Amino acid sequence: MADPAGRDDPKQEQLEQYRVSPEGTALTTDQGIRPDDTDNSLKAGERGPTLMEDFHLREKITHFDHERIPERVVHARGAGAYGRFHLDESLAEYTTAEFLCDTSLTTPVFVRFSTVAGSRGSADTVRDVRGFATKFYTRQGNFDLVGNNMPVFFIQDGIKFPDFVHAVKPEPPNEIPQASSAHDTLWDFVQLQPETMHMMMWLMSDRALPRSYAMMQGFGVHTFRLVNAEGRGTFVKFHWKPKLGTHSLAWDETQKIAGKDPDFNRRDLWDRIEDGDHPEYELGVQLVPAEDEHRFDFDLLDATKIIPEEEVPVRPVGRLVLDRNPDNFFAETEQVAFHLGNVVPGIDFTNDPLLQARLFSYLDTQLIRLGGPNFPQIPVNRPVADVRNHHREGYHQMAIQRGQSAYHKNSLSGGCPAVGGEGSYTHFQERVDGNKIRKRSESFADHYSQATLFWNSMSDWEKEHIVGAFRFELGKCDHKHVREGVIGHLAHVDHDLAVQVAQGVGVEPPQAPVTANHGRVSPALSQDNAPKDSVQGRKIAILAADGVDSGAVAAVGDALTGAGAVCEVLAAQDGFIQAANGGRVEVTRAMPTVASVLYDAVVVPGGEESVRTLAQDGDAVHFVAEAFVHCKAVGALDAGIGLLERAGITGVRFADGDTVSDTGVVTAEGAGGDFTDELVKAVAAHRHWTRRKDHVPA
Ligand code: HDE
Repeated sequence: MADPAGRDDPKQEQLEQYRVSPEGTALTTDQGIRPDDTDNSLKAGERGPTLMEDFHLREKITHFDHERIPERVVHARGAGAYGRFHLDESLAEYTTAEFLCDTSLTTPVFVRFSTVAGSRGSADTVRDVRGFATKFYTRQGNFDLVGNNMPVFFIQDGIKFPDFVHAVKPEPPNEIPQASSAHDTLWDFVQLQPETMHMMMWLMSDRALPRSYAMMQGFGVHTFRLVNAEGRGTFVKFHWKPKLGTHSLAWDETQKIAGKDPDFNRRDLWDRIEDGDHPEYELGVQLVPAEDEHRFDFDLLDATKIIPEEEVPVRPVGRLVLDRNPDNFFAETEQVAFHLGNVVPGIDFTNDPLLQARLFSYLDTQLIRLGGPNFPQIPVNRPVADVRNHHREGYHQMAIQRGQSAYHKNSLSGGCPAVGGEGSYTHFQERVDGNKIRKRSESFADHYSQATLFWNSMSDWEKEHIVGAFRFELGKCDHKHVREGVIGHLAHVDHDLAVQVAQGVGVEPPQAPVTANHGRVSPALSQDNAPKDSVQGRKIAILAADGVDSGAVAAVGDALTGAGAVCEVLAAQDGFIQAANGGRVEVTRAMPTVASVLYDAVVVPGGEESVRTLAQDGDAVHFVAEAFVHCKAVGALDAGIGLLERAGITGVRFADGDTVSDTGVVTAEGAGGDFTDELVKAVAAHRHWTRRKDHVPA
C-alpha cells in the first residue's frame, strides 16, 4: 500500500490486513452471529427477569468489563503518528545498520510522544519531560529509539528509577497532585539526590512546556554504540531537531490551556497531519571514536551529562516526516510497545547503568501491560522483517506455527529456522573485567558543572523563566527544610540563581558564592537561538463584530494563510457577521468556545462599529490583553488600534519613565503589504519574550 505521497510503504501494507470499517456491514457477535436486536436483553416477559441464556448480552457486557488495560507506569499519556525516515548521509563507515547506510532507503516509523508523570487522562501542557519514542520498521527488524525531549536524565543508575518515579508521581495518601512536580516528595528526592540538578535545570526551563510536538527536540539521552562491518565500535548520541525550531509556551498559558483544551498538543499533532502540514525532524548524530572515550571532563556513560555540541558537532544524517494519523488510538497508540533493547545489527549498547536497567524494564512492563509474551504480534508492533523462531503458545498466540519441531537444533524441519549467517546480529565484543561491587564510579561525581553550563547558556528571558519556575515549584513545598536543601544545591550551580530563587521562597539566600561559576557556555542549548523563520501551522485569531472591515480580514487571512498559518475569525456568536461594506464574513468560532491561549497571535482589523462592539465585550478585551501578556504577536489596523488601548496595552506612561515596549505589536493605517509582512515576521518570531508587560491586567 502506498503512503500519502504515493510511495510504497511495507508497514502500511501490512497494517491494511488488519483494518476493518463498519460501512456496509451487519452487526454480529464475536462468533459471527447476527442478533436481531442489540437494544433489549432477553427476558421472561416484558417486565420479567433477564435470562442467563442471553449470550449476546453476556458477551457484550463481558467484553466491556475487560476493555481497560493497565496504563503505562510512566509516560501514560501520549499521542502517536506514523511517518517515514529518509537517510541522506550514509553512516556505512560506522555501522552495518542498513537503514543508516543505504541512502536509497526510506524506513516506515511509528512515533509516540508523551508526558511522563500524569495519568492517561491528564492534561498535555503540564510542566514535564516529553517522551519522543520512535519505532523504525527496518528490513533488518525493529529498531526503537526511546528518547525524551531533554538530553539528560534525573538519575545515573536505573536502580533509583522506582524511587524517583514514586517521588514525582502523586503522593500516596491522597493521590495529589496530578501530573505535577510541584510538591514535597519530588523536591525532597531532589535535595537528597544532587545528581538530579542538571535535569532539574532543564525541567524548570521552557523545554518542559513545548508549544507543539512539531517544535520539540528529541534525544536518545544515553551514549549508544555503532558497530561497523569490521566490528569497530563508535560511541553515538542521537538527536532529533524539529524543522520548525524548538519553541515553548508561557507558564501561565500552559496552566490555562490545561483547562481550556487538555488535549492541546495531541490535537495540534493530529490537526497538522490531517491538514498536510507534516511535522518534520532532522536526525543527527554525535560520533565519538572509541579511543576518545576518556577525553571529556565527564563520563560518556553518565546519562546526566550532554556532550556539548560545540565540542562534538551534531552531524545531520536524515529526515523524519510524520504523515499519517492512527486509525484507532487504543489499537495503535496505546498498544505500541517500545523497548530500548530492540536494536538492529550495527547498533549496540554501552555500560551506562541507566541504560542497562532500562534493558530489563521495557520487556518486563509490556508483559503486564499487554497481557503476555505475544504482544510483538499486535499489528503496530509487528516488524516488517520476517519473524521465525521457536517461541510457542502463550496468551493470544496469533500465528499458526506449522511443523513438528519447535527447538534448535533439529533435523525434522531441515534445521530451520537457520541461525546466524549474513545480516545476523553479532554483539560488540568488549573485554569486561572487574570486582563485583555496588558503587557509583568517581567519574560520575560532578553534579553541578553542566547545570551551570545550562544556566550560563540561557538568554536573560530564559533565566527569568527558570527562576520563576523554581519559585513556583518550591513555593508549593510545605517543608522549609526541603526548600533550603534545594537552595543549597542551586548555590553550587550559580550564586545569582540561588539568591533569586531563595528570595522568592522565603529562604535565607547564600551570602557569598560557594562555588565559582566556570563561565563556560553552549549556545546550542538556548531556545533564543532556535530558527524563527516560519509560521507553518501557527494559529491566528482575527477578532471581529458587525461592521468589520472585510477587506482587512481578507488581506490578513490571505497573507498568513499563504505563509502556512491557520487563521480563524472569532466573534461573539457563531454564524456570519455583517461587514462594513455590506457583505458578510463567516465566523470560524464563537469567542466563548475558545480563548487567546489557544492561538499564537491575535489581529484586530478596522471597522469603527466592529471595534466599538469589541471594546465593550470583556471577552474580546481580555483576549487581546492576555495574548499581549503571553508575549504573542498582536496586530491592529485602523480603528482596531483603539482596542489595544482599551486593553491597557498602549497609551500607558510608566512612573520609571519607560515607554511601552512594542516588540511584536504591529499596527498600521490600512492593511498594506508592509503591515502583513511585519505581521508574518512577528508571528514567525514565536514570542516576544523581552516585552514589558507588567502593566497589563491579564
Ligand atoms: Fe522509560 N520507561 N525508563 N525512560 N520511557 C517506560 O515502558 C524506565 C528513561 C521513555 O511511548 C516504560 O512501555 C526505566 C529514560 C519513553 O510507549 C517503562 C528507566 C528515557 C517512554 C520505563 C527509564 C526514557 C518510556 C513505561 C531508568 C529517555 C514511553 C511503559 C532506568 C531516554 C514509550 C513502557 C512509549 C516508558 C522504564 C528511564 C524514555 C516502565 C526503568 C532515560 C519515551 O518500562
